[in-house]
Amino acid sequence: MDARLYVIPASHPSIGAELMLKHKGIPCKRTDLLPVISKGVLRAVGFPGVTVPALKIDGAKVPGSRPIARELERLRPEPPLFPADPEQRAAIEEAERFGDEELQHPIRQILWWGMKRDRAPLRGYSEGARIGLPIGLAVKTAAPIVALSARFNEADDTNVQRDLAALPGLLDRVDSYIAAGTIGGEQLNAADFQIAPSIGLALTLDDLKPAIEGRPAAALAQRIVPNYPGHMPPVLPAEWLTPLGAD
Ligand SMILES: N[C@@H](CCC(=O)N[C@@H](CS)C(=O)NCC(=O)O)C(=O)O
Repeated sequence: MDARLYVIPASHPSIGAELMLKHKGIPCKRTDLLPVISKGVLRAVGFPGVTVPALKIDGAKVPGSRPIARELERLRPEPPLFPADPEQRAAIEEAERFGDEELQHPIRQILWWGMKRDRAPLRGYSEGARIGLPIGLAVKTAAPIVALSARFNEADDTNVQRDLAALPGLLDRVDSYIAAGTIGGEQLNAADFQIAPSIGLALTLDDLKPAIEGRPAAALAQRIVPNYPGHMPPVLPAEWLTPLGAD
């Protein structure tokens, strides 16, 4: 199989897609893209969308983490990403949808808000990436990319405060999927690969870590993405963290 995955380094759904390819045992080349610039590259390659992950596999162009899960399942059914039992499959698909539509974006917004305040952590999040220029130079010249990414992702004060208020509920939901056995089972599934990277990314933010540590969600991330790249020191205003139970 000829596979190439287009990613942005440390992007949570990109890490999920990479793990699903690994789960299927499909060798894959990786193209690392800078945010914003990624949109033009994906268009030039002929993808219908402008976000990562995007997978080119045997000539087909598959944009998005959930379509990628389904295409991988179609091309190589074993080991499965979805169970055969319809009821179990429906539960996993709902958890996967939650991970994609409800969990991914708040964490992305909080991260970009933090980057607006302090670009230095970009270096850690880009570790090991091959973006066509030295990481130090990329970080030094990243101000416009960070500003545009924050704008595209609507990472403004109002949204980030709303995200922080919603985060405990989102984490409870992840814990409840684990308690129900929908995710975190012996055999990992598409919802595990969708949800765990979002928790892994959230755990790289010192501001969010205390609200996650000790939860089943943290153990899941530790199991599936133990070495998530990047680290963001505290950057959010202390009063915004009240909903997380911070002092
Ligand atoms: N929810 C979708 C979309 C993912 C998404 O928005 N990806 C971000 C990176 S995490 C992206 O491509 N952003 C474009 C940019 O930053 O320029 C998925 O899971 O595939």
